Amino acid sequence: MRIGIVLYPTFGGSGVVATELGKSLASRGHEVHFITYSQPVRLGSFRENISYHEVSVSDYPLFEYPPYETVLASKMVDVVKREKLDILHVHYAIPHASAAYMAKMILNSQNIEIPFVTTLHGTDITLVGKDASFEPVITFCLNESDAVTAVSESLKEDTYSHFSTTRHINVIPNFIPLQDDYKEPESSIRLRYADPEEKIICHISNFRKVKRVEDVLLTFNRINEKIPSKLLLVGDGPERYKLEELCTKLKLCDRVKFLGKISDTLGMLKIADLFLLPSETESFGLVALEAMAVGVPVISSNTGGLPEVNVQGVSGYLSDVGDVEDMAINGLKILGDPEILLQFRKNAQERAREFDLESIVKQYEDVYRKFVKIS
Ligand code: GMT
Repeated sequence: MRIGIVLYPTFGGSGVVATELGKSLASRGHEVHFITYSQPVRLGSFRENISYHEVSVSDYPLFEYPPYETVLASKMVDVVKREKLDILHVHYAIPHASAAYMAKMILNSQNIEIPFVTTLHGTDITLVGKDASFEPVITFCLNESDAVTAVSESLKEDTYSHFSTTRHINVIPNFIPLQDDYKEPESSIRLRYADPEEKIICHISNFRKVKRVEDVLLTFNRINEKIPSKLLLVGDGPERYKLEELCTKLKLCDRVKFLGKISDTLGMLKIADLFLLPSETESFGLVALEAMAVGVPVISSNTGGLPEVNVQGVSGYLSDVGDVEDMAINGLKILGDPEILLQFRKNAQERAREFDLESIVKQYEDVYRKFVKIS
């Protein structure tokens, strides 16, 4: 099949999922065309069967808001015609689904049929999408997409409760390539961040309000009082300065390292003993799955799709949003005993294997095959 994938190219979960999906489809023999405004972070070097089409919006003084959606729709029309695409798959509803609808209608007027699949990732429904300024467009696009998928049952339910749509939503969870069995990381790498007797706790996010990064620090502070640890913070975003201030207030500056944006998150996770994800809402929590895949247990909130990924008492623990006391108690339960930690590491990896890339990519192929006749 010739598949056009429209995505955000950044570090965000939806972009990561879309890029990894495209790479996997390409390795399975499909021709994949990424359409977005800059090269996707996870795309890496040149690969067979993959092309990247850049959407660039010209700067004109009249435009207070550059019309990205219009240029994107035109680009989709162009790529569908030039590359003879069979299907478009747009990740994140805003504005990708409405641009895809526009492209479809334009092509339709030229007697070219192009189905489009919309994958909902979370904030496009739970935070931004349900805002009155987007809602009518999102509802319309959900109804007009040839297929809609969501990354968790929880997101599917949220979609039905926030939007007046009855259309079928196919749940296809996020995925991760199978990883080698957990083995102790090279001590030289660990030693760059922590002394041998210290534990390494990690959090990765875009540091937006929804991630509750202050809870990461408050939980870490409680754990660190009992078990000396280091906290590695990967990512960047609007809450970072507040967090730096809190670090100073709690006198934790020498225990917390802000590492900024890193594209090889798995490499970083491999040296961690525990992962914290106390989000206000999380449609899936891809980063928790990434941690589990390399044998890192997860302490998370019990919100949104997280209980569909992290299993209580098995791959980690889940607490109510904001309950940093409970999160710390759970973290200490895991870190306090090497045998328990090892068991949780194994369990976490075992659980992550249920989200194996190979089997989940086939579910997307099945969706495409409903609209594309060729193999
Ligand atoms: O985590 C974010 O805020 C980024 C956001 C995105 O759309 O890039 O992530 C969402 O999509 C991910 C991939 O499907 C999910 O794993 C995240 O849970 C979801 N984030 C939220 O729901 C807050």
